[in-house]
Amino acid sequence: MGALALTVRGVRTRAVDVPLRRPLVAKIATFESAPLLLVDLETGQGVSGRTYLFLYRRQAAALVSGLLDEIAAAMRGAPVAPAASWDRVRRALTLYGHSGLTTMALSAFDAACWDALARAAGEPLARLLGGTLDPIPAYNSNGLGIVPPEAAAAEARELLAEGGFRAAKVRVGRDTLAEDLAALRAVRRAVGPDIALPCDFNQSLDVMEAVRRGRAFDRAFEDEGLLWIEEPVVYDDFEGNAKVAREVETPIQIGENFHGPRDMADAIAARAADYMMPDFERIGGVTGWLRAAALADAAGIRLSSHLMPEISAQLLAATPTAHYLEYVDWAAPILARPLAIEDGFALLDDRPGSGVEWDEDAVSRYRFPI
Ligand code: SMN
Ligand code: MG
Repeated sequence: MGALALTVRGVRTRAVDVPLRRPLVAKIATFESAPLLLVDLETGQGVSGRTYLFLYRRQAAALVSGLLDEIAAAMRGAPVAPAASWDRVRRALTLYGHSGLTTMALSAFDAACWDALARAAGEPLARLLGGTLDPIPAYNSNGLGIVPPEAAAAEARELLAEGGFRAAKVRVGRDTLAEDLAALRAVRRAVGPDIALPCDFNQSLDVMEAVRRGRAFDRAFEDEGLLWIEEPVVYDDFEGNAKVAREVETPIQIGENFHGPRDMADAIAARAADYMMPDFERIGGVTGWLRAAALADAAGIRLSSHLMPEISAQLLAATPTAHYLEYVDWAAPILARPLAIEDGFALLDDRPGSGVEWDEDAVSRYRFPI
């Protein structure tokens, strides 16, 4: 049988708002639900491609959906060839600029194209990209917000028990260093020395304070260490991040706010962080991720993912310097086959596509009008 040559027919979007099992209080915002945009790419050959975006805010649904309509109009009839058409899609939105919501629309279109290709090939995306289906090390990120130390300690134990995780992310950025230290110490005491603990400031500090807190974390956790310190300062201050990375021993992690691979190239050139963690919906979809992964490989930088673990697991499977998958279960209620976690590892299976299949009853339950 010859391979199906797919062409773009149209893009359908729907929005759902899924309540979080554990609302997340982060320094950047409080999240009680996950507004998601569900994207279905239709091809002229009857194969569909699916992906979803985490919208952060419900209001983004109409904006990103409108941008996807523009992409669909520009690409109608074109081959489903995401690597070749990535720049053409970006150019279709160039009047709105190359970052922010436009990269989310570009990423969704790209990822839906790759999903369609994987389905047409009868392969999981990981394998289509040249990766294996080996288990992916994951950390549980389903909580551990800015809460009192005792609550953080109890929640850390729950998060680890949930899927046999050996790592969980702790949000930091309380009013004082002493409060952050108290929370981290309580968590460390509760989970013991062998659990990996990344922590995330969500851009809440200035450079001076980030160096001060980072060094204090170095001293306080000299023996077991923290896995990394994430986004200590505003995301696009690469020089500031570089200063923190130079002065603090604990590895600095940034990347969830890279809008396209060029941001990542600039961050590497600035030595802005020790580790990087692009988000597939901001880095430019599967194509953007692969380009970022090549940069990370050349620079010897460990690469982790941000949110949307179903698709991210497929991508990490083909990433030479893959480090950790960020696991959240936010989309699980609307997916027909949520990502499986066992002993702290995400399990890939050999079903075709990128791991996104709707549970239509659940979609109807959580749907809201765009
Ligand atoms: C985060 C921020 C905002 C929404 C979800 C998650 C956080 C993370 O920065 O890295 O998990
Ligand atoms: Mg983060």
